[in-house]
Amino acid sequence: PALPGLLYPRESESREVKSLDGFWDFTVPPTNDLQKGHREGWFSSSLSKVATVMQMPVPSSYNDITTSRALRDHVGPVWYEKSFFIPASWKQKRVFLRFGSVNYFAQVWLNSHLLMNHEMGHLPFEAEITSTAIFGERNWITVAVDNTLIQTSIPQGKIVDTEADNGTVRVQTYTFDFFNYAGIHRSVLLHTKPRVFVEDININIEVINDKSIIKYAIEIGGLNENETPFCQVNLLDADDQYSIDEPSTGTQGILKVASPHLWWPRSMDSNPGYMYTLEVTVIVPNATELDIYRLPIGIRSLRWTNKSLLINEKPIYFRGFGRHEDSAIRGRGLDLVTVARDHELLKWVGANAYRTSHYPYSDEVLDVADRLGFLIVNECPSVDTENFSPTLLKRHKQSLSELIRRDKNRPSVVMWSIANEPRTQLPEAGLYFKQVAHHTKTLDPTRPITIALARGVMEDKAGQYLDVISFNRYNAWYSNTGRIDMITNRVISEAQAWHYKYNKPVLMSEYGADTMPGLHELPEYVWSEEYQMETMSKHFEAFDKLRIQGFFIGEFIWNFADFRTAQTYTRVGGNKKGIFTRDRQPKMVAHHVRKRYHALNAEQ
Ligand code: GCB
Repeated sequence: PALPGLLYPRESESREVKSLDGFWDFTVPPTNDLQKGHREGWFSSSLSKVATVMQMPVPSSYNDITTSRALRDHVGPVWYEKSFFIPASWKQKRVFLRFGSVNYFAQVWLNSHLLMNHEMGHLPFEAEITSTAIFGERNWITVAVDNTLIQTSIPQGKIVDTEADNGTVRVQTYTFDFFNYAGIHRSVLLHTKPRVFVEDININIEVINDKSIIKYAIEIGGLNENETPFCQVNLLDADDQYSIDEPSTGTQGILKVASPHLWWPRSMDSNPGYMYTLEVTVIVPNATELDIYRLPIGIRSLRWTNKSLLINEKPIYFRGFGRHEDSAIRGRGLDLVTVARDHELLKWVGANAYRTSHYPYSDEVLDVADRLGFLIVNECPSVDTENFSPTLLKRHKQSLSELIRRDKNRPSVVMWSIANEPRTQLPEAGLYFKQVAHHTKTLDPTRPITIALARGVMEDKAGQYLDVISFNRYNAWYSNTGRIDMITNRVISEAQAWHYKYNKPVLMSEYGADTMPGLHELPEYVWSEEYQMETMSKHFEAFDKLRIQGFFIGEFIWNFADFRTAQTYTRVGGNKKGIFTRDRQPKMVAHHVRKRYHALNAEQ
């Protein structure tokens, strides 16, 4: 069964939103007594009375803000607290508290009462606080955030005890390379809804010739028994003009739009990413209030075959990147400046797509993707999946339930990636991914599913359950380092082998080379800018030969920008496979990629 709705909080005539972003009180329990806060009940009084607090910005990762190595590498709970007022004027309303994301495990208390727990980073959660809130007075929220990853968390990790100079130290290990940033990563919002409210909206869009049919289903929350709501659904275009003659009524219905302005990806239309607004109004007879919720939607069709993926009946070719939500000092914290800059660079370089490697990105990022017409391969947080267990499977499915609930109505999302580089050669992997795939399909039959596969074609046991085969491969980097001359043929034969094995469309979801900006060497040598250039060129040759074979649907460079990793001698200040630096300036290869991506755009 699908989860209850979790619509993004949007202001309207009937809804108010108040941000709790800003500085929060913050403290870390002593390393030798990590449970101190829980044992002593730090949520029952002001944090500053029981511990030494500092001011921590929200949203942000806490790791890179201070100069403390201990905080950067901390494993276990940290505590946040914020006091705020709930206006007396909100007494007639229902009030909700929403976290955009907290990594990894969050416990939230309101006025010392446990309000909710949430496990899993990168996904929103909320709770109604109407009965616990104190209206017209000061309230306070306490949050304990634990970044510990274990074998049954998504993603997985291990805690190991190590001998240090001053005794035993607990260390977090994980097999993926991106730094396990932690904290309150996205905005914390208080928002109101009337007693009877729009709880969820599901849309399903068909485009037939010059007409579009929008099927909608509205879920309504807060109804008393025997109450029949009146529901009205309207459609506005990008200029806020009504686009249908008469609104539809009923909680389920159909809107017919003649000659719609279709949602097209970048380069396939002069006005890509065209967004309409679905305006939903709910009225209950006798209720003093009505609720209005406006959902941005795009009108497009999506369909796939064993060779291609079609939007509005036109086959698409992905050219883009794997990315990260990562920036200096902020870590994985939502930073609108970085979000804006990234999309400017994506436009500049001519990309039409990216994968939200290796976890769901913020609502704010996806809003931009919708509006600018980027194609999104939307990934759940499962990376390097191994040690398959029933508990892991349950959480993995949960991550997809929460992801699909959040993003199901977005036109930019054209594929679900249900894992990155799982150990699909293992015998248990087949049944495990069969179940994850089935779960995803049940929740959303309208989008294809994929996995960024990294094991060999012959040993893979998961591809049969997917609609699109994506593969990550580091020719001339992790294998045959220095052998630029081995790239092209190997990429071609691997893509063909995947297609022959599974008879499905194939794309390359990762390839690249770490590059130290400013390091030049001729002939090209690993880590130099020339080496990255040659690596890309040889891949481009392969892609051009593959494209004419009809089943190859896209190329994704690893990575858009340099990003932070755990410490290892293979990384210099982090992973440097970006075509942009971590502060978002181009490396030499960016100009080269730009030529190709713009030439591909011109073909359409
Ligand atoms: C991979 C992973 C990605 C890494 C990349 C690398 O296969 O999917 O998360 O960052 O390789 O550069 O090692």
